[in-house]
Amino acid sequence: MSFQSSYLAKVYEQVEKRDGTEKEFLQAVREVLESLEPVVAQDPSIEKWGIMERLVEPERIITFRISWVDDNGQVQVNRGYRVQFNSAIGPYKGGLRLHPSVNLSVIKFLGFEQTFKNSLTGLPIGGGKGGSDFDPKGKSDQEIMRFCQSFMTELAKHIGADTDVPAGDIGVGAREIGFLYGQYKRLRNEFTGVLTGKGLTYGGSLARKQATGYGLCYFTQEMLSCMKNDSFAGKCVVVSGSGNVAIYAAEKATTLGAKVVAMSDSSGYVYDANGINLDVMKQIKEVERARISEYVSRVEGATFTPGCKGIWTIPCDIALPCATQNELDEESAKALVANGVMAVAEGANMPSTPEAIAVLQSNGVLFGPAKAANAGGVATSALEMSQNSMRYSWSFEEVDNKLHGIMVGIFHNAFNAAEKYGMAGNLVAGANIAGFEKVAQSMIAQGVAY
Ligand code: NDP
Ligand code: 2IT
Repeated sequence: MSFQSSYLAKVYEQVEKRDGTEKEFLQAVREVLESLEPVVAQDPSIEKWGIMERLVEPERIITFRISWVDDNGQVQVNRGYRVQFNSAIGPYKGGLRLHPSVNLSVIKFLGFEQTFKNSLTGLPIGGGKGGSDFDPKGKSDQEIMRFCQSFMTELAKHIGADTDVPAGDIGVGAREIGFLYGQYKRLRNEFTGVLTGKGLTYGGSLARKQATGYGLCYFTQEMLSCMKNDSFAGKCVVVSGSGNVAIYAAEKATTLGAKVVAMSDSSGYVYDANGINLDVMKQIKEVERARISEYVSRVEGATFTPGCKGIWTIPCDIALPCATQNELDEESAKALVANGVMAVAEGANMPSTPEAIAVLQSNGVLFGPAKAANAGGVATSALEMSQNSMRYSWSFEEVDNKLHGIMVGIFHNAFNAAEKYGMAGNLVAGANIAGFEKVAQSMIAQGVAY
């Protein structure tokens, strides 16, 4: 699709020229620019103030070497990134990803998305993302620690509780945040909320671990209720992934009365017609850090199928992709539609390809886009920052209630924005527009500094 607005066409062309090799980044930018057509058509100040040109260019990109010593005494070198994308509405905020597929395109697409997602939460956080091509799989705790210490030795120069506050993402959970936090504290001699997702004994927030998955279900529940007068009760659900987001999405969906019949990791998926036993899944994934195929040796009747994509051929009412970008393609979307799926909500960042989204939307499937549906994690991170600033902590119920209110609010903001601009029911457009408005207004108010 080409752009109707010559301004948007020019901005996109410039991104293609500068960053043409960054596939994931281009994909994320294109979707947002397409959604903003009616906004740009109505509001000349966006072009006048160069808002789009500025939004697609990160304020700062930091790339650095991470050297560390493995258990054999061998020196290893990885590449580290922190992309400080946009600070119009608050300190840069966003996770760190450790995965061999990490490159600048991946971190830039995540940082770009994060800017709009964080705005949607209604809380004062800007957009950023970071990570490394380090592969945590098969590494000992000591190796993970040495890597994290080396990573933080450079990262510490660029972050701070009021500057940039990283958190977890793929490959970064409580263990890694602990090692990173310890090194930051040692370097700076200060105890502040510079990272979120911290352990509960040293400044972490109750419900942060559960927040992205729970939030995804709160969003989906509101979408089902308002757009189809329906709920999770009695529904068959497929969740891809078996990491932090997937496990707590499955847990909340189950609590809300659904049956989760399948989950996956990068090696394949398990199917359990009786509903996934989450105690077993947590033991395998959170405690043992083992492969998901283990599940079938512990739960009778469950099956394992190698390969990730097949999970979308399992008949379900609700699909929650919670693994990684572009995991749900056009063919998978068609399979879901053929099996009668009624809703898809994204726990991962950009898990559905543009072609898949088109198939789902044109077939009347409710579609909750990542930057709205998975914003519960970062929203709760912002609540962790508030608690750290107050040197106080809220109960699980207090945090969970706030999270619920935030997710319901995000759904309605996205829903209303879509309606206002003549795209009723299109939550992709609605989320992009609603996230954009606050950032754009703040950039205009602050002048052309960045
Ligand atoms: P985890 O590392 O806890 O889990 C990641 C899961 O996805 C694992 O099951 C992993 O399988 C699978 N996975 C990762 N990469 C691939 C791949 N290339 N192909 C197939 N499967 C893959 O990460 P999270 O649960 O935290 O993150 C999952 C998604 O949710 C990501 O897109 C992340 O950006 C997003 N997200 C996370 C938030 C958070 O708070 N943690 C907040 C908002 C979004 P394996 O173990 O085999 O690698
Ligand atoms: O993609 C995301 O929103 C996250 N990985 C969470 C970021 C955060 O700062 O909690």
